[in-house]
Order: sequence, then C-alpha cells, then structure tokens
Amino acid sequence: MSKQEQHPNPENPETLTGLRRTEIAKVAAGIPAVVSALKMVTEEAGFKRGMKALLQLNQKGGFDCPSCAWPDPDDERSGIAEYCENGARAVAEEATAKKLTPDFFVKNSVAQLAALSDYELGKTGRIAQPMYLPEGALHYKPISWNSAFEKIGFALGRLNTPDEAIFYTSGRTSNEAAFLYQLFVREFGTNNLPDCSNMCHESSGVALNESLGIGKGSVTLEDFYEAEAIIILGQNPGTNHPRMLTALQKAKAKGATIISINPLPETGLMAFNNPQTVQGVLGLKPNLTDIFLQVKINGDMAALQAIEMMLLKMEEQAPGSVLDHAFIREQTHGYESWKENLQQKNLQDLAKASGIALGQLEETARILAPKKKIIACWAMGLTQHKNAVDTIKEIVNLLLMKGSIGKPGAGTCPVRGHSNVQGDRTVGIYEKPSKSFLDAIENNFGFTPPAKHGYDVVEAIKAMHEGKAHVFFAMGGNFLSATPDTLLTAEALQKCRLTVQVSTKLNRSHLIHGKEAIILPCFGRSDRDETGGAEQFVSCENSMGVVQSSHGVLDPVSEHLLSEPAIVCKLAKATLGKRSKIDWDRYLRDYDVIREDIERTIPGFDNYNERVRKPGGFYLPNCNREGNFNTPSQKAHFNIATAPETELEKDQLIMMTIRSHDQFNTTVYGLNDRYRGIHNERRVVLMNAGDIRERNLKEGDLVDLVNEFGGSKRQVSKFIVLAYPIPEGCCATYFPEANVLVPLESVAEKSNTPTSKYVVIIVNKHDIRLNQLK
Ligand SMILES: Nc1nc2c(c(=O)[nH]1)N[C@H]1C(S)=C(S)[C@@H](COP(=O)(O)OP(=O)(O)OC[C@H]3O[C@@H](n4cnc5c(=O)[nH]c(N)nc54)[C@H](O)[C@@H]3O)O[C@H]1N2
Ligand SMILES: Nc1nc2c(c(=O)[nH]1)N[C@H]1C(S)=C(S)[C@@H](COP(=O)(O)OP(=O)(O)OC[C@H]3O[C@@H](n4cnc5c(=O)[nH]c(N)nc54)[C@H](O)[C@@H]3O)O[C@H]1N2
Ligand SMILES: [Mo]
Repeated sequence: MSKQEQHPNPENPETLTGLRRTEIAKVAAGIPAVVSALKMVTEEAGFKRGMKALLQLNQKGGFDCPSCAWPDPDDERSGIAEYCENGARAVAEEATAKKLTPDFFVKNSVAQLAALSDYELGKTGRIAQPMYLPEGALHYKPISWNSAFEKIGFALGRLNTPDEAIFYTSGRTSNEAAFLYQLFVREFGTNNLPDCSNMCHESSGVALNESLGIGKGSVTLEDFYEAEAIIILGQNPGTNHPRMLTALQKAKAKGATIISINPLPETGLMAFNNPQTVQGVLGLKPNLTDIFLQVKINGDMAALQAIEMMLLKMEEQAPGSVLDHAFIREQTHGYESWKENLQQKNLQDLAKASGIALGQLEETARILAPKKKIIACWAMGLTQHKNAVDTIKEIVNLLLMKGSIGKPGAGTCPVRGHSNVQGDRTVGIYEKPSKSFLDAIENNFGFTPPAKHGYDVVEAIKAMHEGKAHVFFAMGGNFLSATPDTLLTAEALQKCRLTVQVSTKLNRSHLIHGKEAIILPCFGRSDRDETGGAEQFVSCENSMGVVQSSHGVLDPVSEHLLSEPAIVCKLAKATLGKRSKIDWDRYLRDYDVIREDIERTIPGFDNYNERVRKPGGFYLPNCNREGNFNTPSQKAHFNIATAPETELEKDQLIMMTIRSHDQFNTTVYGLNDRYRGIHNERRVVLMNAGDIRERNLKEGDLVDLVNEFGGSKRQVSKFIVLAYPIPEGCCATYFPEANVLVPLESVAEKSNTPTSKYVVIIVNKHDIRLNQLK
C-alpha cells in the first residue's frame, strides 16, 4: 500500500486549471445569468426533470430554495419562479440525474477520490445507497440501512460517556429533521451539537442578543421599501444573496440611499441589472451603491465610530436634527458613557485605522444625519473577525443613536447563509441550550436532558484531536473543508473510531475519515418525500424569521435514499432502543406529529400545522420588531469598544477567505468568478498592485502562502498572484482552498467563530526546486 493510499490528502490538489482574466464586471446579472443557470440545470438533470424543479423552486406549494436564506416576497411572486442564477445552480447540483453506483466505489478508492478537486468531486453525482468503509479498507462498499444504524448504535453505545460523541449540523436541515435530531442527541445524553452557525453568524447572534435581547435581525422585506438609507457591510449579495439585489433596487427606486462598506468593489453591489424586470432586459437603472467606502479588512469598527463622532458633532451644531433623543432616553441604556468614551477618540486616527478618507466618512455622516429610517445589513465580512461581536454592536450603536430600530423601514439585518441555518437554531440545534428550552424538553418528553454545555465547532475539533471524542456524526455539511486549519482538523477526524456523514453528494469529509466511516444518503430539498406512505413536506425559517413549507417534487435518484427525519428516527431507535421515552415511529408516519411537538416545546409556533400550510407561511415573534428589547434591563444597550490596532510586520498581509461566484460554500459549481473577472482558476491570491511590486513579484507569479499563528507553520502552495483593487496590506483567497491557513486558535471573542476573514500571511515566491526536493 502506498503512503498516499494510507493517507489521502485532505487538501484540494495543487493542480492549476488555466487562469483566464477579463475586466471586473461593471454590472451584475441580466439575461446571461439566467441563461447560464438554465443551461446548467438542464445539463445536470435533463430538460424535463430540470424544468420541473425550476418551475417549483420558491413557488408557493413548491420547495424552498436550498441556496441562501434571503426571504421571498410576502405575497407577490413572479410568473416564473423567484429564483436567481445561484439558486438554480444549487438545484442543478442537487437535482442531477447522475448517481454513484456500488461499481463507482469499486473503481475508485478513497485515495483516488481524494486526488480529485472539490469541483470534480461534486460532478460525480448523487450518493445512491448507504456506504461503509471498514477499518483499514481502501474502498467504500454498500451496506444495508439496518446494518449501518446497528454499527452507529454500537459505536455510540460503547462510549464511556455520551459526551465522547459529536453531532454536527449544516444549515440545510429542515426544522422537522433538526428538532428530532437534537431531541435524539439530548436523550442520548449530550449537548455536543456544533453547527455551521458557529462559523457563520454566531457573532451576530451573540452581539444582537446582548445589545437588543434577540439573536436575530429585526427587519422584514417590507422594511427595505420604507428605508431612507441602507448600509451594507461585509457582504457580497451579487453572488451570495442575488435576490437581495432586487430588494435593494426597489428600495432605491423608492428613495433609499445605499452605502456599501467593503474592501472590494463587488460588482453586484455597485450595479445590478434585474433579469426579471423589463428594466433588466433593457439595461435601465443599474446603479445601486451611492457611496462606496473601501474599508481595510476589519477597519469597520473604526469607520463606524468615525461616522458616529461626526453625527454627534452635527447634532451639537443643530440640536434635535440628528439624534432621536426620546428613543435614546426611553429605550436605551448606557448612552452617556458611550458618548463620553467616543468623544475621547481622534477622528484622524479612526479614519486611518479604517483606511477610508476622512472626506468620504464625512460625506456618509452628512447623508445619514437627517435620515430616521436606516437599515444595516451584514454578513461574513464582519462576523469572522476577532472583534466581530463588538463591531456588530457598533452597528447597533449607530442605529440606536438614530432611533433606527423597532420601527418600519429601520433595523438590523444580519443576512443569513444556509437556507435553514436560522431555523435549525430556533428548534434547538445549539450547544449552549437555555434552561427554559431544556425544561420544556423535560416536561414534554419525560427525560432529563443534559445541562452541561456541549462543544461548538472549534471545541469539537480540539476534543477529537485530544482524544476526548471518538464518534463524529454530521447531519449534512462538509466539516473537514468548512472548518479552519484543514490539516489539524483532518488529524482530529482521523483519530475518531467512527465518522458518519448524512449527505446528498460526495465531499472531502467522506474521504478524510475515522477508523471506520459510514455515508448515509438522504433526500435533498427538491426530492419528493413519501415517508410513512404519504407525501410529506418540511419547513424552513428564512433570514427574516418567516417559517414556510417546502415540498420536494422530483423522483429521488435512488430507492435507497431516506429523508433526514427518517434517518434520525431510525438512528434513535437503533441507539436508544427501549431506553427511549419517545415513540419515534409516530414521527416516521406523519411529519405533522413532529410539528405538533415543536409547537408544544418552542414558543412562537402556535397552530404550526395550520399556519405553515398557508401560502407564504408565518412570521415568528420578534421582540425588536414590536419595539421591545428582551435584555435583562429591558432596554437596548450602547456598547463601548475600541477598534483593534493592526500592527503588521514587514512583509505580512491580512488575508480574507471569500466565496467565488461559482460555489456554494465547499460545493464548487464551476471554476469562474465571473463578476471579478477571474476565470477557470481558484488557486489565486488577489493583491494590491503596490504590494505585488514591493515583494518583487508580478502578476501571474506562483507563490506559497504561509501563516505562523501560535508558533506553528501553515502553508499552501502554488497560488497565482493577481492584481486587484483591494486596499494595501490586504489580500483575498477563496474558501475552502485557503482554510489550511486559518488557525484553529484564532477566533472571535465571545462567539468563538474562526477568524476566516483575518488571517495574517506572508507571500513567498513558489520555489519549484525546493518543492521538487520535497
Ligand atoms: N451562491 C452562493 N450563495 C451563498 C453561499 C455561497 O457560498 N454561494 N454561502 C451562503 C452562506 S453559508 C453564507 S454565510 C453567505 C455568505 O455571504 P457573504 O458574507 O457575502 O460571503 P463571503 O464571500 O464570505 O463575502 C464576504 C464579503 O465581505 C467582504 N469582507 C471581507 N472582510 C471584510 C471586512 O473586514 N470588512 C468588510 N466591510 N467587508 C469585508 C468581502 O470582500 C466580501 O464581499 O452566503 C450564503 N449564500
Ligand atoms: N475560510 C472560510 N471558512 C468558512 C467560511 C468562510 O467564509 N471562510 N464560511 C463558513 C460558513 S459561513 C459556513 S455556513 C460553513 C459551511 O459549512 P457546511 O455547511 O459544513 O458546508 P457546505 O459546503 O455548505 O456543505 C456541503 C455538503 O452538504 C451536503 N448536503 C447538501 N444538501 C444537503 C441536504 O439537503 N441534506 C444533507 N444531509 N446534506 C446535504 C452535501 O454532501 C455537500 O457536500 O463554512 C464556514 N467556513
Ligand atoms: Mo454561512
């Protein structure tokens, strides 16, 4: 057996695919986007199957788009479905008619599969039956569902304590599946329920909870159309939430000013042609952003504070014209000390730390000064930093001084990622459950759930690495590639006795595994679910707290797939047996029963079964929206924080890891990043032209990127240097190729989210001779 066969490489292969460059696109979307999406769907799924899926995507009575969590309009829906290019791609990826037969695994060893790139792996097809990798084996082989559950039950049963098992969730899992999953895990006896949210909007949840008393955003889609100003920080909606552009365009038409704060001039944010309207076809009104503040990576807190200082000054000059004094007095806490602290700061210093010219910050403050209805939107550009929680609280400070929360047209809008990541948390996927939630479980289900907090993602990796956890179970996702410090995470997974993945498609987490490994193939969103002999539907909560039903419409590619709720029920029976207080078969027969139990356990789901059947679903309660703040003081809190000083050593750059246009997280649909003008290559590092020159490099050079956080060296090789309009001292690479460089120990304070947007690196010219010696 060769070394490589024993140790498949956890990284994407270093192969280059042939970079081509075009200019950065000036306008996003338009007809070409829709054409490319249709082409992709029909290529993967065939014309009939593909069209069937597309026609039901985001239609009332159809299925929820498996891509992002942006909401659908409450009542209107366009003739052809409300979807975007990237939603269609997500469907194409899932609805593919290709499937992996046992023969595929006979032909391809685990190591051979690991030599494929993420793009190539994704193209192989849907997993079509449960697969098992015995200890020491080189190939996966088919296994029956019963034997698979028995093996998992056995491995869980022989642990010293339930806390030696880890149960991960990705954010596509429906409310129904997620609720049953956490119920099983808690009856089994642990709160080890890390989820993708730990790497995503956890910082938003923590910040909003502490400042405003609810860990979710406060705005609805309708608020966009009443807003006077919309600030978008650290988000690339043209690629990651394309339907948001339609909302922004409409908001702008109604008079909103749009301010973008980003190190990159992201095409979609700058200008957008709406493919679903006549203007889109005719190319009218494409400009979205009114003011673009090109912030340095993590310069946002300084920028916000500078703007706030200027607003305070303007208020002094014209009392009563800028601040909402009544709101501040009646609804908030800590204003005076916050103001005093802020006024000690120096505007020049703040502007310098933000990387934005003082004049531009002033212009922004002048625009905001008379406005009363402001919405702030943000995503990963803010959440994945050491001081993420404080930066988000700084956004809240700005909204609070303007009284821009709890009223129409104003408020917080953390734009969620996975289509049901918010719902999963609502129904109990959380490693730190509240006492009231645990009490409700105990009262309704007759067992005492564990009170001790479980592991989040970072803690879970450490626990596996230190030999404190031996079984890893994933409800979806791609833990190996989505998490930081890829090589260390690989070691952690490889130390496990058993790793289990509930999945639709192959990914690297199936190939870097524990001593034994099992793949359980499940339905995707688009698949028709006839569990219990009747057609079932599930439900999801979008980024604005609307719960809607989702009905799969396609014939599953194989008769051996199970739904996620069915997998949980069968796993619970195999693991807990008679010990369980719960009749799992009831849930298997009828998902209404699951929803009844969610309703009994979690506030806000009254008449769940009735309301979820209404077209458009229903809103969950949101205290901010109702003008309340469920903090201990019942008031909204001003937060005092200081922007961190970045002291880079000579040669160091700050690297952010971002998404290209052709991927959904670790699923790589294609090799282009069309709007950024980067084609057919993902191993690139986007650098400022001055930084390239200073290092005696030139565009097209091959480089190795090195991080040395905490005294250990992390390196990726063979990345291509690209000049890009990014601030000096900053650079960008794609997730997940660059995750090797993200240190596990570098996390956000309070939320423990890996700092995937702030990785200090050095760029070295790739030395071919050195690498040949290796
Ligand atoms: N098509 C598609 N849709 C997706 C996804 C996908 O991969 N593909 N992923 C889904 C998921 S799970 C999520 S969480 C979201 C992610 O959505 P985004 O957060 O938009 O995704 P990223 O590519 O990580 O983009 C981060 C943006 O923040 C900017 N940025 C980076 N650092 C900073 C900073 O310090 N300050 C500021 N102001 N900006 C910064 C980057 O330039 C970039 O524009 O999208 C969801 N939707
Ligand atoms: N460096 C860096 N790392 C990051 C980020 C970053 O910006 N930079 N972003 C982070 C963020 S925001 C997130 S959310 C995480 C994402 O982390 P994950 O959610 O773990 O990763 P995904 O790539 O979304 O998972 C894709 C896999 O999910 C499976 N899948 C797809 N649909 C279904 C389904 O319906 N059911 C089941 N059971 N499985 C399904 C498929 O097998 C597919 O391969 O990554 C994080 N990691
Ligand atoms: Mo995410």
